[in-house]
Amino acid sequence: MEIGILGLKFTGKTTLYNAITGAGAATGQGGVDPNRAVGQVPDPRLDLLTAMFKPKRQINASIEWVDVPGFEPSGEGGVGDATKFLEHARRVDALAQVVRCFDNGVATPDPKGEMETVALELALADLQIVENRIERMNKDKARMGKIDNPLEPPLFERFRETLEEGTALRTLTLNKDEIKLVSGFSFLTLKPMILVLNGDEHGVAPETVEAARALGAEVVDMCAKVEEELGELSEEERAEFLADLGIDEPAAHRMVRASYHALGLRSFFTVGEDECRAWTVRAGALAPEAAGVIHSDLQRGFIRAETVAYDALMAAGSMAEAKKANSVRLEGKAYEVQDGDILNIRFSV
Ligand SMILES: Nc1nc2c(ncn2[C@@H]2O[C@H](COP(=O)(O)OP(=O)(O)O)[C@@H](O)[C@H]2O)c(=O)[nH]1
Ligand SMILES: [Mg+2]
Repeated sequence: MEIGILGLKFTGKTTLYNAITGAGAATGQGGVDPNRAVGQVPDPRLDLLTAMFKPKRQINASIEWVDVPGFEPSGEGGVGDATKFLEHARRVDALAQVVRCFDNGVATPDPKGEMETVALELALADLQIVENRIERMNKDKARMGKIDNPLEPPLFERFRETLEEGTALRTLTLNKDEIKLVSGFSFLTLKPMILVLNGDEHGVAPETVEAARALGAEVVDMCAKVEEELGELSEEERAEFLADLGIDEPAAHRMVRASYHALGLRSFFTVGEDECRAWTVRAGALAPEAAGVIHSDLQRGFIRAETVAYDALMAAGSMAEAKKANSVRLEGKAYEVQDGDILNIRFSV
């Protein structure tokens, strides 16, 4: 699973990328190539499971991040490079747009304008694909007297109208056939997106947060620069720093989880003396699919999943107590795994 970080130039994308992945990429640069790295998904629940089971190691879930080169708005006065740079975001599964809310001493921040501009650029990049496709269909029709899929022309006309208004395709309701039809086009505005409001040390103005929420997106506000510095501290120093700020965890952690969630991803855990580990499944996955994430043998030979909810285990205080309280259930093949479930797969191959 990949998430693309995108936005205008010098909004703090690479700074955020560093905070999330620890990659240490150069900031304050233009650049034309994306940065890529894997980042852990922080999860306080897993930390507490580790404290309970004291395993040899803890393994967090992870996601891949792509730091897409920033662009200038195209159109009048702009350099028109947006569409080209946005190509780097086509193959990712979700988008995180960084919006500059801090004063960089060069230009006054204009978060609302920036959100509109980027929304428009994304729509324009998709519109180009839609128009190319419509042109192609018209040519095919003229040449062969028919089109392959009669669903396609009306759908693409609908897409064109939507995008011409600068509206994201994800606002449309699509049926199963339509979703299947468009899946190969990698439309940017169909991808789940979260907005990252990047402020200074004093945070982001509440009205800016409200304006972003009004766009219907998941919003995280933070100061990427502080987050990057936090990432460079030892665990103890970080805990002290956060205590001084009066917060439990770095904003970048919240941002990673919001992205993970927006992608439709959920975590389940396995626990034991060797390791406590978070695994990733898509929302709605059934127990055998979750077993398969651990190992294909566990899916093939799946018998039952010994399951306890995270909260129930914590309330009981130990696995033995949770069993006594009948909080540990045996679930079968039709069980839909819940976020935070602790699973022990019984299998036979
Ligand atoms: N004050 C402040 N400066 C930041 C913040 N995030 C990034 N910057 C600075 O803004 C400049 C551009 O950051 P960079 O991450 O390279 O932006 P990018 O072009 O979007 O990748 C750098 O000088 C950063 O130190 C922030 O949250 N607050
Ligand atoms: Mg950058």
